[in-house]
Amino acid sequence: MKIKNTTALQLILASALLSTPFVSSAEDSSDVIKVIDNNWSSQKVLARVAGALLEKIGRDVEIVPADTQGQFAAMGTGDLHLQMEVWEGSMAASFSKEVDAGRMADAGSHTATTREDWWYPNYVEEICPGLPDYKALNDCAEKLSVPETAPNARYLAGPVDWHPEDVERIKALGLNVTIVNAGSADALFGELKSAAKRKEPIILFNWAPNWVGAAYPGKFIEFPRRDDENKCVTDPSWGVNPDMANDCGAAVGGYLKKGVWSDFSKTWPCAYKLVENMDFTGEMIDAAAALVDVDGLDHDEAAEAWIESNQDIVDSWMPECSK
Ligand code: TMO
Repeated sequence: MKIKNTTALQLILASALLSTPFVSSAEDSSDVIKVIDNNWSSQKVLARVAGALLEKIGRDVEIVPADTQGQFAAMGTGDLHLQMEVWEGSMAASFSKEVDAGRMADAGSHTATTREDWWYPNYVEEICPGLPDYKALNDCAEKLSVPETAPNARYLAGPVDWHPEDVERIKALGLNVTIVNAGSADALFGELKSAAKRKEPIILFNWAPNWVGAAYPGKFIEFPRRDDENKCVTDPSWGVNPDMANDCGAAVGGYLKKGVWSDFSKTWPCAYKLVENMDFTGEMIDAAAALVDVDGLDHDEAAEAWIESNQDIVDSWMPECSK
């Protein structure tokens, strides 16, 4: 057997490489990884945390804005590559469609579980004591109305792309409710802030994990529970309305996943390991959002600050192939 001679220089080079942390795996393509940027704080911070860590292992990264429904078709065609927050309540249908067709892959669940639904600050129960039962919305419609929606209750939803099922839910459950869309997360929670100051009734879209629950104690409205097989959405005969789908609330204890283009793991195998390893708990996501919405950092600063205060966790995500 021929044994290759190793020169002193080669040894020095080899040890220099070994001791330099996070030199990129040679297997990864040098193509830019496009990470999706949505329109709420935790997602923007997690996208930038992922981007910074991917750069740390030598990848080129672009942060690219996309809306929460159209993003999946763009990941399916490989125009976008990574979504750090796939929320079950608002995105399961569009995400599953791409995964089932083999155009996207599920890169694993975060430890955090999620809920996204209609919500109110606790003092609204003094105005409408039947809450959190959804039937109270009709009993209190007048009290929860504004001139623009009267005699219907006003529901302040997020931007239109977030929760398209609400329109059908209102019909399926026969709710005397009119949707008003906030243009942004800032506008949504700006209204909560001013309503709470004056103890005015407000029903709005909210989600967890988020920074809001700690600042404004409140509850989600309890709609009929969604079934595990999601028949509520796929089978009109399921549920309290035998003729219509969407006669239920959004998932409780829903998943929060990372989603990638189907060829991500082939194109960037080492980067894919890192994506698989990244795992946020609910508290970690609360903190990421609060850095922006409570502490006032911009999203880039917040990502940097988040990485700094979670250095041990971040180090534990670095895959062997990057070392
Ligand atoms: C997708 N969102 C967390 C805003 O509900």
